[in-house]
Amino acid sequence: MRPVRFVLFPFLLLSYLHFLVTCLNVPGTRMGQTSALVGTKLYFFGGSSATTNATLNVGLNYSNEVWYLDLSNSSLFNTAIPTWYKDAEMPIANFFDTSCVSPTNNSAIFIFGGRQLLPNSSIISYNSPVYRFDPNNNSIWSIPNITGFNSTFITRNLMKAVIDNTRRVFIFGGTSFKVNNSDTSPVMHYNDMNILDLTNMTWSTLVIPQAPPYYSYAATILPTGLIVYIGGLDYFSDASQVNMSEIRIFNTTSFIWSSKPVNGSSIESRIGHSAVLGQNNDIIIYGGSKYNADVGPYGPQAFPNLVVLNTNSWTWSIPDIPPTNTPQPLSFHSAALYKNYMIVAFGLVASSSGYYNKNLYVLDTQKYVWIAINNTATTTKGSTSQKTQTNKAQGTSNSSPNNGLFIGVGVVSCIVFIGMASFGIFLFFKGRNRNYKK
Ligand SMILES: *[C@@H]1O[C@H](CO)[C@@H](O)[C@H](O)[C@H]1NC(C)=O
Ligand SMILES: *[C@@H]1O[C@H](CO)[C@@H](O)[C@H](O)[C@H]1NC(C)=O
Ligand SMILES: *[C@@H]1O[C@H](CO)[C@@H](O)[C@H](O)[C@H]1NC(C)=O
Ligand SMILES: *[C@@H]1O[C@H](CO)[C@@H](O)[C@H](O)[C@H]1NC(C)=O
Ligand SMILES: *[C@@H]1O[C@H](CO)[C@@H](O)[C@H](O)[C@H]1NC(C)=O
Ligand SMILES: *[C@@H]1O[C@H](CO)[C@@H](O)[C@H](O)[C@H]1NC(C)=O
Ligand SMILES: *[C@@H]1O[C@H](CO)[C@@H](O)[C@H](O)[C@H]1NC(C)=O
Ligand SMILES: *[C@@H]1O[C@H](CO)[C@@H](O)[C@H](O)[C@H]1NC(C)=O
Ligand SMILES: *[C@@H]1O[C@H](CO)[C@@H](O)[C@H](O)[C@H]1NC(C)=O
Ligand SMILES: *[C@@H]1O[C@H](CO)[C@@H](O)[C@H](O)[C@H]1NC(C)=O
Ligand SMILES: *[C@@H]1O[C@H](CO)[C@@H](O)[C@H](O)[C@H]1NC(C)=O
Ligand SMILES: CC(=O)N[C@H]1CO[C@H](CO)[C@@H](O)[C@@H]1O
Repeated sequence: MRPVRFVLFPFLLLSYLHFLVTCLNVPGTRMGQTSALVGTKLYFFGGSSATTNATLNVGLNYSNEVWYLDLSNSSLFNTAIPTWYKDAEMPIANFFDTSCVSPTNNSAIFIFGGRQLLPNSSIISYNSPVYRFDPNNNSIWSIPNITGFNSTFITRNLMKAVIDNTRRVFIFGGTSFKVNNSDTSPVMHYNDMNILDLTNMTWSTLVIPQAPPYYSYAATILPTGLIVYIGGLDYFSDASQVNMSEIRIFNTTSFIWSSKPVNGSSIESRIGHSAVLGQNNDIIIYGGSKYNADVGPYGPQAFPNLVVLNTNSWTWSIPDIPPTNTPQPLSFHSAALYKNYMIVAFGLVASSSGYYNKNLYVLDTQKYVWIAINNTATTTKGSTSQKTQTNKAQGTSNSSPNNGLFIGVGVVSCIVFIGMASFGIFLFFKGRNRNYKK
């Protein structure tokens, strides 16, 4: 046995080095990313990170990274260390964008708007306001051809897209951003509903005069086809926080916008909060910060951190959650519902300006308890040797099937190496035992 072990040892060492270098690669801090759940995979696109106190303007560290968690093996839910996978990078670095998943078309993810930079640069660049990512087709990034696109949407950010069951995407309002570094035009605030019909890729813009320009809200579509808009900022001559007891509703059949008074618990106004649709059409709101013109999004935490809107009775309630595994107060994070689990990720730590989060938090929305997540590994700085190729931003369709294949190979090689290493260890100890028995 001794010669076998002798041969195995360097291999074991190499396997583990490969594992440490390639496989423990984890995403850094970020905020303003968009996330999308496709099957059991929860994707995170871009975001902005800064190691210093920064204002949310140009010259920041925007990311074009794509990371995902595979929730199928529940590694998240048994206190194991979450495993991160890296996928084909976005053609642009982007944050404050929004996304939705097509129920058909092989679950393509469409990404809308956001503040865009060329990757690894501070060069503002708007090649396309809409990108398509095909997670189930070699992770191909492409720019869809859209009929009737409204060019005022190009630099739109701080809005939320929802998709209905007829494959229409609805995006209300938002703000504009600089077209390039020498653009000194004023920031615009919009009160239009932009609708993209994915069945024929047709865009239409519905201007709603009775609605104020509105952004940094949370939007959720109910099975009845009503879109529920919560919190955020109105803009008349200045930004003003929207009262949480005044819920705005858009009927996707009649295209009528209305306001609904909400009773129950008193909830502080907020921006940068998340919303997921839980059981019984409850909307679960997490996080957000109080807006203040001086500090912008770096405002203090809005209370309470987690609130629930019952959309049958239109009342707010504050669930009684045990004070264990409680997340940091976050804003401009993302939240997604997988089965009964609400997965909260990244974001700004509210009330601590300039501090960004990289941890994950998981709420069991049936029992209303935060479950234990081992975020230890996410504080381990992994070397970024994973060989991901960056797409070149192009004006036309941007198909690069090699990207996805390459990542695929990377992930498979990780798994193969872990497998081989484990097998090696198995043989190693098997050999030891035998020697011991002898
Ligand atoms: C930019 O973001 C990356 C990834 O989050 C991070 O590792 C790096 O430190 C950031 N750089 C700066 C200057 O903030
Ligand atoms: C989605 O699939 C339908 C057919 O099911 C096709 O007509 C349509 O063009 C596709 N849309 C996109 C964006 O690929
Ligand atoms: C951006 O920087 C990362 C990390 O240094 C690198 O892996 C990637 O290839 C760069 N992308 C581009 C388009 O230069
Ligand atoms: C995958 O992408 C390629 C290239 O864009 C396309 O030709 C093919 O139809 C796609 N396959 C599926 C199943 O969508
Ligand atoms: C968009 O249209 C152009 C010109 O008709 C075509 O070359 C390109 O392949 C199309 N892109 C997609 C994603 O269909
Ligand atoms: C920057 O944007 C402004 C406003 O749209 C435009 O007038 C100017 O030509 C642009 N400059 C460059 C260098 O693209
Ligand atoms: C796109 O499809 C929708 C729904 O089928 C339809 O109402 C709309 O008229 C179509 N648009 C065009 C330009 O064909
Ligand atoms: C495009 O959007 C702008 C801003 O909401 C609006 O004023 C304009 O009417 C829209 N154009 C079309 C053709 O819908
Ligand atoms: C939406 O509007 C349509 C048409 O006016 C109406 O029939 C429907 O009841 C409304 N939906 C809800 C949930 O109120
Ligand atoms: C961050 O910068 C802003 C603007 O310069 C300043 O008002 C704020 O106090 C700073 N925060 C911290 C924690 O340094
Ligand atoms: C989390 O993972 C680290 C690294 O493997 C381990 O040292 C630590 O004990 C784990 N913590 C918990 C609470 O399981
Ligand atoms: C991400 C991951 O580990 N996925 C695995 C989950 O379990 C199935 C079946 O055991 C495997 O096929 C996947 O590779």
